[in-house]
Amino acid sequence: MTLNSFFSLSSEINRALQTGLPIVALESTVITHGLPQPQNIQLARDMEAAVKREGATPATIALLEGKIRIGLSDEELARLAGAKTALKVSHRDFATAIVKKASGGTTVAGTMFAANNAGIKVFATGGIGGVHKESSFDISTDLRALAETPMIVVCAGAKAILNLPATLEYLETMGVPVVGYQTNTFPEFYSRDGNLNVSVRLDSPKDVADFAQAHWSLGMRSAVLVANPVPETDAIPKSEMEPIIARASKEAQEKKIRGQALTPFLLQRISELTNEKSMRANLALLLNNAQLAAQISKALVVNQKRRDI
Ligand code: PSU
Ligand code: MN
Repeated sequence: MTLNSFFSLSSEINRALQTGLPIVALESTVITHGLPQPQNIQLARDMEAAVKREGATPATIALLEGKIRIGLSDEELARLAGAKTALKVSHRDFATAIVKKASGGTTVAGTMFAANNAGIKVFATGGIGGVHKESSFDISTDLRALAETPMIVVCAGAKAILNLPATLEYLETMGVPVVGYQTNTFPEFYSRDGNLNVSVRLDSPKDVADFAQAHWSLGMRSAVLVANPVPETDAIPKSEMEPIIARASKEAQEKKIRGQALTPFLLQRISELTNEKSMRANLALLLNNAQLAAQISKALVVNQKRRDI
């Protein structure tokens, strides 16, 4: 698919695309559903600033009044963060938002769909969705999008609220490389001390760019998932998180919270149970991922130029 009238790109993003500047896509479900106010708008601004500081252009993606917007102004970002009834937009929800002229935050899957159509290759999020613990049939569309979309997705692993071994098995089945960034083990969102394996360890932005180009040059169409551990200063040991996650998960089951509402419920409940320590880890890893994604987007552009010579 090419960009049609449902899409609208900011002039800054248009210019960056035309001149081949490094661009980093940023998701917006974390703004509309993943974080409370006012931390959400602060985080959205800080992520954009982190990308700019590295010399890349941020492209926050969202639905605004039924348009798929790529690159938001600060006023639009604030409007989205303050919206009372924003949709959570994954693949199946785009048409809903369009016909209802609604606004919403795009999930990892939704952001990948929009960014890929615009020709953006690098994307930063917090943690991808995956197979839920509460029901093994609740599998995030994020996993399907990762299987089908040739982009580099920088995350801090999958959210620890998930069944992580099952999530990694699914990614293996779908042929999605899981890169440990400066780590041999898969980071577990809030924690660095997990013991699941990644498929390859890479240690620099250039190595990630080279890896992705080799992957796609072979004709592979999947994403390259880059798992970047939460910064040490904000990491929470797994042993501390496990009982809290178990309690939040039990409450979700008792309250019969399912579908799109499950992930936001768990993130918020865990934040309450940790006196916001988990939210601070979440904010730190999001910024860390924006920074690394910007570095990788620059390395990709450098490689591209070298090939064009
Ligand atoms: N990362 C975060 N916070 C979030 C998310 C990611 O730090 O809220 C969002 C992403 O948009 C991801 C979504 O796609 O959670 C997963 O939702 P679900 O499990 O319903 O697919
Ligand atoms: Mn789900």
